[in-house]
Amino acid sequence: TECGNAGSEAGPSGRSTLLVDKHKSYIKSLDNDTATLDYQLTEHLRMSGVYWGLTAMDLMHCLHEMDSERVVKWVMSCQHKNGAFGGNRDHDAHLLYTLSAVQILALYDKLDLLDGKKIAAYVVSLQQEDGSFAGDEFGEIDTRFSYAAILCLSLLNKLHSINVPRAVDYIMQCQNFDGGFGVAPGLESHAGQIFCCVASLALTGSLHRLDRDLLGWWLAERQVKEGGLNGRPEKLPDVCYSWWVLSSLVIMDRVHWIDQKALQRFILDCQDEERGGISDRPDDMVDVFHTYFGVAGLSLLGYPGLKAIDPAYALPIDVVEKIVRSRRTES
Ligand code: GRG
Ligand code: ZN
Repeated sequence: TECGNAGSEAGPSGRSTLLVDKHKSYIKSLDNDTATLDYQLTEHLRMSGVYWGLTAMDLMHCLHEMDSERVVKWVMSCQHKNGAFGGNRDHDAHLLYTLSAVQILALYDKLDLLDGKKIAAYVVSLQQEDGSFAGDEFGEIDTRFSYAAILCLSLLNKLHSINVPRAVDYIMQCQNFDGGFGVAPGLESHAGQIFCCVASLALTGSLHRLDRDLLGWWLAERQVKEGGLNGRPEKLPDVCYSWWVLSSLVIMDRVHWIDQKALQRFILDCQDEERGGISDRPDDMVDVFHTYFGVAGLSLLGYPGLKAIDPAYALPIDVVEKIVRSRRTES
């Protein structure tokens, strides 16, 4: 497919169609405009920012326009001796940035640069007795880290280095009476954590442990009258929930429970028509996080001209398939 203005269903306003060229130049500008406040404020999580930007580019068929050699070199320069990655050069290692680094290398088909055993040992060292995961040596526990551990090892074909049954049991302990999941047992259901738990169950072949109708109903209730989705009852809609909520619905085969056209309109409405990029809500400031989740959400909705994204791996499906295929020929 061509890299250009995908799926232009030319409507009356510029916002009725995905402005691929604008978003491309916005994402490219992030790399050059290093003097901006935005760049400074996100220095500590650059690894995830780069994953968001590059995955959005790949979904728009434009990854080849980025300097892969430079990116891969920079990623590897953020690796610590124990195999884990920091959010930037000389920053502390963390499971979330290790996942982003592995995802970036997956995008570039460069997973062979990694010592899978070493990274697996790092992830194993973060698993607790109860099956949960700490994000780093400081020990904070969060279902986000369960997902990061499980996805990271799935990409490296090392999932069974950890205690998977215990990891799954712990996730199920975080489920609430409303069907949703929180940060830890007993904590309020939040769509971001729900995504982490549902995707973890998918990656470990444990979806049968979910009541899809109960959770699907809670998730479908997240759609507000403007068409967008919120992350909890009574909250404002936000483009990033087009990923957290929608991918969970796709995994559970309940996406038809929301008004997909209305959600698509909401996401397109959050585009900055001049500078490019997508914001959390119409007319807010854009950022790379919401740009990625907007494009990823549109991909899940089958928006024309975009690559399809895998809802559990959070990577283009062709990237995931290539990794899985190369495994079969390996052994
Ligand atoms: C590879 C896709 C991928 C993710 C990696 C980082 C991570 C794993 C998952 C994060 C999941 C999460 C908790 C997302 C929610 C982020 C968010 C918008 C939090 C805001 O919460 P509030 O309560 O805002 O401040 P609301 O929307 O409730 O008002
Ligand atoms: Zn958001």
